[in-house]
Amino acid sequence: MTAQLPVESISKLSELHPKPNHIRFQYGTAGFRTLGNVLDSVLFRVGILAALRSKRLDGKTIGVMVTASHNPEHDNGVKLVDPRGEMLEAAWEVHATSLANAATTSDFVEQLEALIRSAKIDLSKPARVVYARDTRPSGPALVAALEDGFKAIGADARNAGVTTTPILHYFVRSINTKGTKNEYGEDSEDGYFTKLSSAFKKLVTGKPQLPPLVVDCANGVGAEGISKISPYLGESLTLIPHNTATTTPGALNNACGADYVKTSQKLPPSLASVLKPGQRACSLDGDADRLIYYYLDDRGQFHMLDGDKIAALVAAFIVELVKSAGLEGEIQVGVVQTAYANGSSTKYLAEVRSTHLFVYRMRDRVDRLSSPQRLPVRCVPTGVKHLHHAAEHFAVGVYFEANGHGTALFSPETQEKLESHEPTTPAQSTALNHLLSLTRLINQTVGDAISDMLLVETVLAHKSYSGLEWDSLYVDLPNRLVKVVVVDRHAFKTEDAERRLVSPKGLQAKIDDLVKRYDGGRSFVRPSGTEDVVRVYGEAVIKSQADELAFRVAGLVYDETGGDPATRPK
Ligand code: G16
Repeated sequence: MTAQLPVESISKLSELHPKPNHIRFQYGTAGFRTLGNVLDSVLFRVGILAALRSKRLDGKTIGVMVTASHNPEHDNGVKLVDPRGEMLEAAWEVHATSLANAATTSDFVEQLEALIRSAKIDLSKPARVVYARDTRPSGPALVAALEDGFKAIGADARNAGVTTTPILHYFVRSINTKGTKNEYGEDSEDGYFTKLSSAFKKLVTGKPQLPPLVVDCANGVGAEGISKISPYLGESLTLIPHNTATTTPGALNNACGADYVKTSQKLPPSLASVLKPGQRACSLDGDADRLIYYYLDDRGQFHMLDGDKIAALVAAFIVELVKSAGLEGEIQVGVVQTAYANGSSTKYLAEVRSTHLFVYRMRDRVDRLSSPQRLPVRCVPTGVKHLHHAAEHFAVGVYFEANGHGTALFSPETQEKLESHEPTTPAQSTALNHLLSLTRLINQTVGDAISDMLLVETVLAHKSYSGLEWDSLYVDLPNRLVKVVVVDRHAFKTEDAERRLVSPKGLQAKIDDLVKRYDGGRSFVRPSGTEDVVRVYGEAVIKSQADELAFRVAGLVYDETGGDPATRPK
C-alpha cells in the first residue's frame, strides 16, 4: 500500500496553530519575516513543508532556520535551507507562500495534497530535517510550533539549538555529504570551529601577528560564535567581543550590528570609547551572516569597509594566488554584485583586474568598464540566493552585497584542479596550499560573518594592510540608503532586476528627472523583502548631493504613497 499523508494528525495539530485572518504572509528575500508574535501558524506549516521537501529529495536533510537576522528584536522569521546548504529553490518559495496563506486547516490539507500530486512526492521516503534558532525572545515558542509540524507529519528532526544561520547552513551540507567524496565537514559546532580555525592558522603561519580585532556582536547569536571560536584560534588572532548582551531585552541589533553601521554609516555608539585611532573593528548582524569592517583614522574620523570593500580585497587576493600557483588562465575568478554596489568598487574591479577578473552585476555602466573578455552582464535582484547562483557560473565566484553579506565559491572542477595540480616551484606550492586552505576557511554554503572575518584577517595579514591601506584600494562614491515607511510596500513593483519602478505609475519618471540634476547621480527604489519598508539608494560625486538625492527620492516615494507624517524622511 502506498504511504498516505497523515491527515488526521496534521489536522489535529493544525487546529492548535490557526492562521491569523488579517495577515498575508510572503516568503521574501530570506524566508518569512514579520512580527514574531504572528508567525505561529507559519512555523507549524513550514515544519510540514520542510519534511515534504526532504521526501521529494529522497530523504536528504533540509535545514530550517528561525531568525529575523538584521531586523529589530520583535520581528522573527523562518527560512528553509536546501541540501547543499543553499537557499530554498525558488519554485518552492511559491509553495511556502501559498501554504502559509491557506485560511483554514482543511484548505491547508487540500493544498498539501495538491502539492504532493503536482511535485510527485513519494510519501514513503524518509523526511529528515535539522533546525536551529537565533537568540530572539520569540524563538522558543516558534520552535515549538515548528516541532508540532514535524510531529504532525512524522519527520526525523534534529534540533541544532541556538546557533548562527551560517552554522546551520554548514550543518545541512555536512550532514548530506557525510561519507561521500565531497564530505564538507563534521556536522557539529566543534567540527565547524576546528575546520575554520585550522585553515586560518595554516594561512597566517609565518605572517606578522595582527593587532587584536574589536568585534561588535550586535547583541545576537554571533556573540556565542565569537566566544566559542576564540579558544580554537588561540594566539593566531585575538578577538575583543562587544555588544554580547544576548539576554538583555531590546538590545539585539539596537544601535549596533552590521545593518546599523552600514545604514547609518556610523560607529556603534557603544564602541565610541572603545575604538582607538588606527584600530580596526567589525560588526556582525543578529544571526552572524553579515559583516562590515571599519576603523578610525588619526583624527578619529570613522571609515567604513563594507561588502564591496571586502569583495575587492578578497577577489584581488584570490586572483594573485591563482597567478602565483601557476593556474592563471585555467581558473577564472569572477565577482557578483548588485545595484547597491558602489560605483567605484565596480570600476576598481573591472579596470584594475580586468584581465583575470570578471565583474558580473546589474548596471549598464559595467558594459563599458569591463574587460572585452568579460562574461555577459546579467541582472540579478537583491538577495543572497540570486548572487549565489550567479557566482556558481565562475571557477571561483566571489559575491558580496554592499551590506556585508557574501562569500566565495570554488566550483567542483576548481576544487579538483587545486587538489591535482602539480606545482613546479616552491612559490607555486605555497600559493596552491593557500588556495586549498581558503576552500576550507570559507563557508561556501552562504555568507558567514565569522568565516568572512577570518578571510579578511587572512588577507590583511598577507598584505600587511591596516584598515587605512585596505580602504585606499579605491575611494567610495558618496552614497546614502534611506528606508521609507509606506502604507503598502507591495504597491511598489520593479522591473529590470529591480533597477526601475513600474508601479506606482509615473514615479520612475519623477526619479529620472531628479537623478539628472546630480553629478554622477544614481538612485533606485525597491520594496524590501525582509522589512515593512521601501528602500531608496542614492549615489553622487559629492556627499551632500548623495544625501540630498536619496532624501529627495525618498520624499517622492513618501508623497506618492502617503503615510504617517511622523515617518516622512527628512
Ligand atoms: C537578507 C538577505 C540579503 C539581503 C537582505 C536585505 O539578509 O539574505 O541577501 O540583502 O536580507 O534584503 P531586503 O533589502 O530585501 O530587505 P539578512 O542578513 O537580513 O538575512
